Amino acid sequence: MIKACIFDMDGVIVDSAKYHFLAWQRLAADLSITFTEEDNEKLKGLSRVDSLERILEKGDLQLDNDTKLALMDQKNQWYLESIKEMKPEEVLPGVREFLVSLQENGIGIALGSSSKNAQLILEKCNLTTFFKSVIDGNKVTFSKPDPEVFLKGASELNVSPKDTVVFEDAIAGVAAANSGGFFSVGIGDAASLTEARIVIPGFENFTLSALQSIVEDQQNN
Ligand code: B16
Ligand code: MG
Repeated sequence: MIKACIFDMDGVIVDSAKYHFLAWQRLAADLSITFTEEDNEKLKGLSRVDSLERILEKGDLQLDNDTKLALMDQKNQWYLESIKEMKPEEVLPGVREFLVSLQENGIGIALGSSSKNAQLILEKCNLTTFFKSVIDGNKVTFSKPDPEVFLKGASELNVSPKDTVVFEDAIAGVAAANSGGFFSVGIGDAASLTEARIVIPGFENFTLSALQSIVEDQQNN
């Protein structure tokens, strides 16, 4: 029986990847490193510091810690300029309707995001009231694929991972959900999210009763 659902944010609830892309690309250009949309794809779900490390690796650039901190701060300033303009219309199709049906059926709802800007995005998109628990990059010590972010969400909702579904669009996020003992639902492409228990393209036309029957079927097999 499903008692709670935990949602990743970027790529599941909203598409903030395009704003991360613009900010990282601007930073990479300043460092004379080429940064493409394909490179950006590989940063999905990674923390800010891990993302910067990947970009520096690509440019074969070694920098001291203070410089790295200043670069992350600069990137975040540019990113914030974009997300402070976000509107509720940017919530991905079907997400709001799905959250409403969870709420109506008494199912716990939490956010499990690597982003340190998750609260601001929820506010800008008028989603804050849905989430009983928000675990973001400010509240965890270990990044995905470590399950800490989802375990903390389950604990705040007072539910067990085995009764909780995690929705994730990143390979590292699916691995985090699986290692924490959650039922993982991949959002996006089944060919890349091979470890997810099931994969759906998104929440458009996806219902709670469809989710319940899929989970029951899988648990009986
Ligand atoms: P910030 P998620 C992740 O969000 C993004 O997918 C990832 O690209 C980003 O680097 C990370 O948040 C940190 O974001 O710089 O805002 O703290 O998918 O875990 O919701
Ligand atoms: Mg994501």
